[in-house]
Amino acid sequence: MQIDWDAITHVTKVDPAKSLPGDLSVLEGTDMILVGGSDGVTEANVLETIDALEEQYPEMPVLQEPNGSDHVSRTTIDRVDAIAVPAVYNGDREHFVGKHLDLFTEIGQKPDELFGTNVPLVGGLVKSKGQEVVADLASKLVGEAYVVQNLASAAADQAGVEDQYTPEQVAGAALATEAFYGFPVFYVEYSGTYGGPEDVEAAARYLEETTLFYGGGIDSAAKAEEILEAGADAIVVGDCFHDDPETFRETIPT
Ligand code: 1GP
Repeated sequence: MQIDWDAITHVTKVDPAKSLPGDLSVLEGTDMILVGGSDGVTEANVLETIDALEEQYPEMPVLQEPNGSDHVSRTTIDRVDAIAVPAVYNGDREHFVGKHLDLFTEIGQKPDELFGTNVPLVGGLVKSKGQEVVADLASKLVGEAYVVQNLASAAADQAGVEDQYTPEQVAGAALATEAFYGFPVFYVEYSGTYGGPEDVEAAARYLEETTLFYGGGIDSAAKAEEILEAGADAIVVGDCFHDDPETFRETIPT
């Protein structure tokens, strides 16, 4: 499925290490699911989560957002619409360049394992097929430019984030994304805490082609509205979905 980023206003971040609400009808009206978390994520719990969601919402775009290449397999790639790969501007080098090279290197070197064929890559035909499959797979990876602003979050810890960006730096990272790096998504990430509209306003000034996501601490219609009015294209809601599904419903714009 080609992702229509313009159609996305509300994203639910589903942590595969946490249990799903008993009644998944709360997801009615969300536009996209991102499956990923910081701790305890495995290929198996990612696939279980995708199974449960797909059963009830077969048409919903579902993206895997891995925090390491060990959660990505041929099976997960086949089952999702895209693999969303974070690139953290204010993280360490591993999280802006290193992990991506590892992932693409793995894909480029192991097409037989990743694609479930044991045919050795010898001979022109098989080799060229292997390359086609690698190109197909690579095209399923989409980059997400992140600025991680809650220094106390697991996301900041894992990505080696030591400093919060000022709104001016957030604007600079947004401009770099739009004009230089070309990732389809710019993500202001306050994971676990509400950051307010300031960074969103700063980033929105420079984003036209790029879709602007804000995530962190949204647990009411008022916060959802404040962020969307500040210029975010979409809000991402995570904790509230798992912890308080009825309140989560209120975060979905009507
Ligand atoms: C986390 O941005 C998402 O990656 C959502 O944040 O869990 O605080 O809603 P919350």
